[in-house]
Amino acid sequence: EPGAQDHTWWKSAVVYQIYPRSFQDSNGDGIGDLAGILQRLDHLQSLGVDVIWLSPVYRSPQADNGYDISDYQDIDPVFGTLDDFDELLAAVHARGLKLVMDLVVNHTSDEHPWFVESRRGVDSPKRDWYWWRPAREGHEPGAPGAEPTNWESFFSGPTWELDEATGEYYLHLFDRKQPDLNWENPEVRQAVHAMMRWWLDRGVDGFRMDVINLISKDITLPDGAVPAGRTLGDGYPHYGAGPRLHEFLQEMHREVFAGRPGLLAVAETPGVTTDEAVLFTDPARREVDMVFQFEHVGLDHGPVSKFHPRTLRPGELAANLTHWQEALADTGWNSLYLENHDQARSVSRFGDDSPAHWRDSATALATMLHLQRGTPYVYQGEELGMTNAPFAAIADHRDVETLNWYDEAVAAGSSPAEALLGIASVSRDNARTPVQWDGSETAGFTSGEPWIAVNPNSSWLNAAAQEGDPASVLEHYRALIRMRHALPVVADGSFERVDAEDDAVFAFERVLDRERLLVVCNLSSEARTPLFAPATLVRWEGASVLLDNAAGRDVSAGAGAADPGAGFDLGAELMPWRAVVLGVN
Ligand code: ISL
Ligand code: CA
Repeated sequence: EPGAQDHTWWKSAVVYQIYPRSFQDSNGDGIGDLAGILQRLDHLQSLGVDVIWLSPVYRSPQADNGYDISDYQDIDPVFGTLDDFDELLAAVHARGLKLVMDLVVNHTSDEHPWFVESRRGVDSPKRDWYWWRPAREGHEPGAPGAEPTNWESFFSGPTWELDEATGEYYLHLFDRKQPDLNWENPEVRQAVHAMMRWWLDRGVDGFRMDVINLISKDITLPDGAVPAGRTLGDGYPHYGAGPRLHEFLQEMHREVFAGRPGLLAVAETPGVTTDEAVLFTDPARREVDMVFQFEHVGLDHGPVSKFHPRTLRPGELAANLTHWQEALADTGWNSLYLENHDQARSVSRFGDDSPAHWRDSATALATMLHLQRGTPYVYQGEELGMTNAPFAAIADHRDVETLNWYDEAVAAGSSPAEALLGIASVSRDNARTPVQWDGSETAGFTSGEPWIAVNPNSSWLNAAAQEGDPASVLEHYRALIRMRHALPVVADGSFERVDAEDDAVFAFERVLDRERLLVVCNLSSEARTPLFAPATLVRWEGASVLLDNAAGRDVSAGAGAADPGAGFDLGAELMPWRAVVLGVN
């Protein structure tokens, strides 16, 4: 059983992700910026979070909203200046918070001077900083199927772009404006390490490493198998968790993190398995502190693609999260998240955003997530229960992944209406609408025209309306964050699923020495009556209610009053999306 002696600061910390473009605009150009973040630090401090993860603010052509970087050591003018950054960092630190930067080094922008130089010709000293390859044997450059491999890009189409001048192709796993760096070249690795040290010297507190498990490719670049229903191949087996990945991460740890205590290193790792996650996060291996896994946010992807989603069966989400809790119980550490800038809003996706269930499903999801073993991440607006965007036209959309997929679907014969249907519930733009601060026309986000439409439900769903309301989503998040800070069992306790003989009920215990918690959540829009084993009922008899998302409300279907401090009947019916936390110490 894990003990308090294993405690590391980030185990009792909560991270808040800022997607700066959509957080707060300070100058009326409709785009969020650094000065806007500075204006909203009170919100973060009163929410109680410990760390801010800032999505990219570096200089960038913004083909992928900053995940295409043309200068790692400057701020994009749309977000401000390095002086604005220093001012923000100082203000964050003055409030006792930490700031973690996004590290996007699987690829650069095609406008980065490294790539501009590399593209100059086959003799460029930086030619080998990227993946340049001739056309496939026996094919004319540019002919259909002449790409060096058959891999499909994450953002539709082939992963190779022809450079007419030299007749060679370059690799881009993402957009064609995001060429992949060649990590085999030690000069590339040294340049990345130096850049990271430069930011740490400036005072930042760590990095969230974008798609870092894709940096080591099989240098023979084999074709991938073509999945059913697709025309291009899946290259993932040849670039996901590649042969030198762990070597590269250990080298980065030595060159950048060693000797600088108190930092956070979190790896974004699409496709990662639990076995690999243990390797990444085993402290003895000195790689990273925690990873973002993707299984639970892939559960609703259909067999053809994420744009053909399927409905989850009751209990699927809980079963997958339990699997991750169990696999990393002894060694390693989980990042706990339901949302980020790439995912649909969790209340719309895993909860129920209809008027009857919106609030309770938002608070139930938060409860089951935040009280697991791991470090919780709150994505901006999640703490308000923000929902998916109601976009009805392709012109409302901004995201490169969404737009590319739409064009491809329509070119392949889908009607625009059909293609829009695929986009509606899964587009990354769902999470990118402006944060809803108040009920005004632009939700307090900007005095100008927002770069992407504000969700019209901001008239009632906003921070100002929830502030101080004990039944609000916002106050529920505050309570959960306080619990992690106050109770060592939340940070350091073990996790054990408790059988309720009902797939829709997610119940688990956390235990640390004599301190223990029982979390019971009905993750469905129907009333449910869990059936706990007699031993469980005895074990929790007389435990006090530490948190209840229906506190103070009449939930008389039988669940009984659950005033904090009073008991709770574990045999009673749970109303839809009820979430209760019992404690013993
Ligand atoms: O969003 C996705 C699926 O719809 C993922 O495939 C996503 O592209 C993947 O998780 C990697 O994400 C990260 O790298 C991308 C960037 O577009 C994302 O915003 C970023 O989080 C390329 O840098
Ligand atoms: Ca602005």
